[in-house]
Amino acid sequence: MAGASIAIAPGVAYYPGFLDRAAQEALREEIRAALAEAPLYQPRMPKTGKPFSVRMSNCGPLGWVSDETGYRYQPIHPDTGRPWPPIPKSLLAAWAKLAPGAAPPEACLINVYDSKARLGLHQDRGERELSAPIVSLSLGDPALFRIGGLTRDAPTRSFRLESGDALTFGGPARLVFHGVDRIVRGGSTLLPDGGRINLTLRRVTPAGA
Ligand code: MD3
Ligand code: FE
Repeated sequence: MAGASIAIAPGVAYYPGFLDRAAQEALREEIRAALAEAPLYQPRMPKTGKPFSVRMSNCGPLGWVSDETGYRYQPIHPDTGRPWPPIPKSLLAAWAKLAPGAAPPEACLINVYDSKARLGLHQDRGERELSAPIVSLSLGDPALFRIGGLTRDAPTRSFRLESGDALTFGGPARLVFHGVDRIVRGGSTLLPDGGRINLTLRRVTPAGA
């Protein structure tokens, strides 16, 4: 059990305040340590090479990267060539609560937003394992998050994700279009320089394969 959840669409569960302030602060420090080992890099759009406004890093055996040649999961950091650091135990515990029964996550994508960063509407379909959910945790300034349907032109709704909130996307929601329209500057005191961190835990490969 993982506390109260609100069903916002089939396959989506929303857990406002999943992490209390102390847990958010502890996680902030774990992410700070991971980023010291695996510094933020600037992903680029496949084909065009246009830089994302969101900077990224990863922890776990696999990390998500994107550049001119495409997007993919790989075991090493694109700039340092070193393996990604391990997924912190607190995140593995969150996965166990929020995705009970799923095989362990292999990637934790760390998205870092400054007040001007955004993430266009997209699907996450680079994982070979689509039966496991994706678990998202937010830290820092609020985000206006947009969620649509299974086609880019389906109607969308937007809502605000706050520091400490968790979301899971599974089953019929696993391939929905989604994005981040805007960060609410000054909306949280968790990160000393402001901005927002989003962590997504992902199972990439089929279990036992
Ligand atoms: C719905 N991240 O990393 S988290 C991403 O806030 C991403 O940084 C956003 O979209 C962020 O790919 C949104 C919520 C989220 C994450 C993954 C999903 C929603 C999802 C995958 C499938 C469906
Ligand atoms: Fe996504």
